[in-house]
Amino acid sequence: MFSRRGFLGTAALASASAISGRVQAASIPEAPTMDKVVMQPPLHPISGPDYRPVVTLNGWSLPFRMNGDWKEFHLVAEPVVREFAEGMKVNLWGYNGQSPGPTIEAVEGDKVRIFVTNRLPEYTTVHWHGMIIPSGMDGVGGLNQPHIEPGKTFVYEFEMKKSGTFMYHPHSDEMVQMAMGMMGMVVVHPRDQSFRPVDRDYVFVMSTYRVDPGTYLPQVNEMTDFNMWTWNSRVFPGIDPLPVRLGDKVRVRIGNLSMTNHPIHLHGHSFAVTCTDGGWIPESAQYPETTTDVPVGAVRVFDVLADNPGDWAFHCHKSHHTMNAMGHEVRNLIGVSRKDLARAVGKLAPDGMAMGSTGMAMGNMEMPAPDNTLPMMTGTGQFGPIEMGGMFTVMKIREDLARDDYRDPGPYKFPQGTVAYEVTAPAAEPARQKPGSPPMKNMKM
Ligand SMILES: [Cu+2]
Repeated sequence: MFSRRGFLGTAALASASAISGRVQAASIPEAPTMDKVVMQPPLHPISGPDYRPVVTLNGWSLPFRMNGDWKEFHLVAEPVVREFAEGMKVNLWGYNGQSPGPTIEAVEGDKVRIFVTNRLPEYTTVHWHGMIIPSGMDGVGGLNQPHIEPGKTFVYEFEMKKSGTFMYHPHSDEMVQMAMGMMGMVVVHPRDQSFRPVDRDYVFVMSTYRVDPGTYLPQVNEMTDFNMWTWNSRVFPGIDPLPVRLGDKVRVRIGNLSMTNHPIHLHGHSFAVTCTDGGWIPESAQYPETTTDVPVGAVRVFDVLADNPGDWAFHCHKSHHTMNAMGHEVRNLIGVSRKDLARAVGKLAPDGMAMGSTGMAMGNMEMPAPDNTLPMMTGTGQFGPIEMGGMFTVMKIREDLARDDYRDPGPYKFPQGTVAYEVTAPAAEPARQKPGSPPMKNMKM
């Protein structure tokens, strides 16, 4: 083992000398671009200490180059078109062809140089949320640096002082730029590979948009009434599943740059929150949960042992966050006779339908919709409609997955006799006890 103090001392000296020799325009690295909306394979490190790379739901990690002992990345802030799910594309702002931007991965102790080129129609900056860096690198426009004008390139240089999960986003016309989708995640791997290793490591950031049906641009002044609840600017059924090998230790890193909290729930397991954007939680302070609330402007990371095979729902527990665009003026008509209802509203709204009336579960609705929007509740599983939208996907735990296989394994093959079933000879009416009558046979009171 190296001496930690000695190592940091050397790094600090090297960094001081390198920063004094400022980079020139000619040495700006190429900016990679992504044109796909599906999860890209993990990006294994090309140099330096080894680590198990993360995979980003519906996203990718930004390739880097080594320049001396600096790890160099190049972000390009620019307008992008993001498909939220099949049938809906939205004009957003993002980085390197996508919104959110690529995940930036590095190792504790790395010296990184992150070039940021602005191809937006207005100025921007990048703030490194949760990272311990010099004040002049913190990216608050006006406070820590001049804003980056359109067409200009700035460079951020700092050392990755601690491992963990962080975020990046503009601190420049922030309300507009975040409402337009400008954000991404930063994962700093521990230098010591034996520190809490996992077999699979997923990451995504949550953001919300108000995109009115039939339009293509988010309403950037919306503060509360969003209708698109996204993980990495995707909604169900457009969010990648999380394929997992039975017995794997799985880490899921979740950032929240939306304007509200999201209680994130995994079925079939209990997990422990092991890390926040503030750092690793000591084992003695961890406790079991099945839902963890991710506050606004925060990161929650949980580790779970995937020891229960199957298809497990993984979603935000606010029911309107697992829906796509909906009208909020819908009344609760459960119990109202559909015949009366039809008579009352039929002439006014020929396509109107009532929630909760016979045969009208929301997932079965086929309402005519304007262009460029998504059904409120949708998706089909092997047994029928799933009736979800927004922040919902599936963790697929399988015995026969290869170690580094991240392909969708398809629907779970349930072992015979393990699925909830209909009894073959149901009574027309279940036997009930009458109020005040003596206890029924076989029943203890
Ligand atoms: Cu939510």
